[in-house]
Amino acid sequence: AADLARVAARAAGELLAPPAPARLGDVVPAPTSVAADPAADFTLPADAVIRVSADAAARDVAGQLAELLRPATGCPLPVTELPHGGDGDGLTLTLTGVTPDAGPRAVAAGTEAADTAAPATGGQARTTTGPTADDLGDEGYRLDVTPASVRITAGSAAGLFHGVQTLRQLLPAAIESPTPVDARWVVPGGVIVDRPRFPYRGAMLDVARHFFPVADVLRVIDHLARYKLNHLHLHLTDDQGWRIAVDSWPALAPVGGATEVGGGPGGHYTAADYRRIVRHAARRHVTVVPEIDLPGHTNAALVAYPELAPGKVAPPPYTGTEVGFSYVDPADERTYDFVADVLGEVAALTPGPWLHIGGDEAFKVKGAAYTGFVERAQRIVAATGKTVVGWHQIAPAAHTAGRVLQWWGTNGDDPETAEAVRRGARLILSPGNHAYLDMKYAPDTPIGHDWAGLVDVRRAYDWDPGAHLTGVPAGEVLGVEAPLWTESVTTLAEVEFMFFPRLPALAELGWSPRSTHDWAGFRDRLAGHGPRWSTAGIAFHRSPEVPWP
Ligand code: TNX
Repeated sequence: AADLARVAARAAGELLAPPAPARLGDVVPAPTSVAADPAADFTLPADAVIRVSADAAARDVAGQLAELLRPATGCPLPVTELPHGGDGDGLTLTLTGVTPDAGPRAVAAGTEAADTAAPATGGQARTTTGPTADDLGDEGYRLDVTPASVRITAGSAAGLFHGVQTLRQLLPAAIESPTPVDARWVVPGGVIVDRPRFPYRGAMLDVARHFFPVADVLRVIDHLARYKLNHLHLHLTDDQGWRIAVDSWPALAPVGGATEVGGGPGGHYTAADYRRIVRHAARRHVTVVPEIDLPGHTNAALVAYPELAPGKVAPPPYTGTEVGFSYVDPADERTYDFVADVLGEVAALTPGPWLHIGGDEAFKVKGAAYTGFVERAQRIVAATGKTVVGWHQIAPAAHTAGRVLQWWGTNGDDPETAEAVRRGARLILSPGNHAYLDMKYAPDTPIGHDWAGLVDVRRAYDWDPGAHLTGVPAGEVLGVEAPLWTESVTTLAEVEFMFFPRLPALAELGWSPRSTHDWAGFRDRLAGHGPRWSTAGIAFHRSPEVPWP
């Protein structure tokens, strides 16, 4: 922690010579619409307050905005609730001076309600008309920046939260400093109206190949939230480790979790640990998607419970990086007790709608034995009340209501997956040659794989999730996800090195309308994030394609 503070302090010092101020459009992912008004910049006054609709979830977002702004600005930033019903349509959050004319130019206060709440009124309510809360959808927001206030409007707390992430990016990079910085906190004037292209925008962390403690996972969630990603897929089990405590099969975690790639001590999450992760994510409007990989990738489970193994013989613990050799016995009824017990407990711990059953690389369970297993597992998931997700290898299994396939191929001609979509499946796209964050950036990248090719920032960015798979219309695409497999990734700093700067590219594909897609523009916007990451102590790869300041 001391190290991190030192790095951050140094970076903050460098920032005293401030980089060019942000422009309203300098946001990643690119907003749906941006109307800059250079005459309407907002400067944060020392006495700024945050006013928010009387709604518990909105109030929590306001609290998080205050927590984001206090360390660097040193401002107290009290949060007050607007009177009930004071704001009519949807939720609002307003950052403003104590008096409406605290800005450099005396103009109207941000909202009528703010006028009422403020000691001195006299301005009129802003007249800009815009989309209603309905137009903004489940996650959209509208940001109005005037000299008097910054106002975020949304139909949901998630929308307010995404608006806060945009506001954060519009402040100088020094806002990321954990300690006070002497700066002018200017937000560029104008209006942003923004909502996502796809409802599912995620990243996956493989905590099975190497275990990552709760604190690391919480920080990864924070990284997702910055870029408006709303799902964290946790790959909780694999040959090298079982990472979630299961009461009904108590040896899984302590025995199956005691190993990892390379022979380290491994580890696992208790139910309380997992709940902490879920809660931290929920506050950031991120849904946790737990994966129990079946029927292959199960060596760690077999070490703990040899009765599940074909032949009932315990295999030795596995700490290498081969795939496809292990499986739970699909011909033994005990296997389905195991699947139902484990999925039942994980479902009960998980508030989100998804349960991921893996299904990849079960090379030794073929044909009808494989599809039969998957179909039973799908029914077990349905009985828990969750919606099943699986890697696209489960495509040949019968359709079940709502099922989602996660496609990780490298060639967009995949008739089996397209056929499953025709039978009703929806898709999450994770093409290995664009979205896999465990691929090396370049031949000399010190960690990572290259089986799907090298994935530099441009490759991560230059594809269209709406038109990637032959025969799959954009409407069947639920969204995108960037998986990080961790055979060679052992620390949080290495996770960050593989995430940044590619994760924001994937985030933009998931959020931004296709009409904004433009490599040159993206590269320039992304460059401005380097100083933000440095200031926040985030390790990142200085990709040579990006013009870092
Ligand atoms: C394939 S992608 C796997 C993982 C490996 C990964 C390495 C997928 C569903 N399975 O087991 O970790 O390649 O890139």
